[in-house]
Amino acid sequence: MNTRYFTDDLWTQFEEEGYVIFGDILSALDLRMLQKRINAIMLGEADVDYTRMMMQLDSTSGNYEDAGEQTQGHKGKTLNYRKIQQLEFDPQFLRFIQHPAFREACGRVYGEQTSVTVFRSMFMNKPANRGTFLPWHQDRWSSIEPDPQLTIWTALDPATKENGCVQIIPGSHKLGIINPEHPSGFLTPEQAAEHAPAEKVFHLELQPGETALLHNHVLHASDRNNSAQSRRAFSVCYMHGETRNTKRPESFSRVFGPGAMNAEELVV
Ligand SMILES: O=C(O)CCC(=O)C(=O)O
Repeated sequence: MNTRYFTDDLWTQFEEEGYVIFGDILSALDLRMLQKRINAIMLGEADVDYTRMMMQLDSTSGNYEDAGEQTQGHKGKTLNYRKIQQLEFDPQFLRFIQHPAFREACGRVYGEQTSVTVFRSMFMNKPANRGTFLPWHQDRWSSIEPDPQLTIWTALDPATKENGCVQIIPGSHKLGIINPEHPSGFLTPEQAAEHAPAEKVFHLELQPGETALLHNHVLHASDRNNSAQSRRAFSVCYMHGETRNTKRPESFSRVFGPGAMNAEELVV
């Protein structure tokens, strides 16, 4: 296999620990472009099809249950969004999703010749001095088969303990599905206390433009933002091209392989 980006050592860390920090992936210019683009999308100023994008406003309480409704369409001119999905329909984000390093990572996970779709390509935001606590969970959805294995998380701002960086439990992807009862992989408080005690937590602190690969089953969570620095990030879950929703018809955007999306065709 062509391993231009991932040495065997890096890959062994991903397999053993369930995560690996790949480091700088975005040039300063590309980073600036994505930062500006996501702000323009939030402010309703981007020439994108908002009816395709799932958008959710941040909570004001910091509680997960209080975050806004996740529905398609713009929800007001504000930087206080928590989540925006379907960013593969934006040409600038799609170009980034299709970075050759990510192609290589998908090849390692799913096989070099396998086509790849995305379950979600999402902006995750913790606005300055706000943000919503995200409880411990595994990125596993009971209606999606087979389970996706790879999420690639890129910092668009510094991600620090203070502003709510992702926290993980290294190696926890080997525990299997901890709460199969929950449709989207969230742990009960008792399971979180057992599997994610403070002494096992690793804070995934990253510089803007740095990327980390996460195994979908690695336990992760993130806190509120207790700082004046926003914590913008872009997270993409890559799946085997044959992955299906077993409960309802759903088509997933193909990003690698025959018939993959093409950013040039999205430019309006
Ligand atoms: O960005 C975060 O705080 C968490 C993101 C997450 O859960 C994910 O990317 O799967």
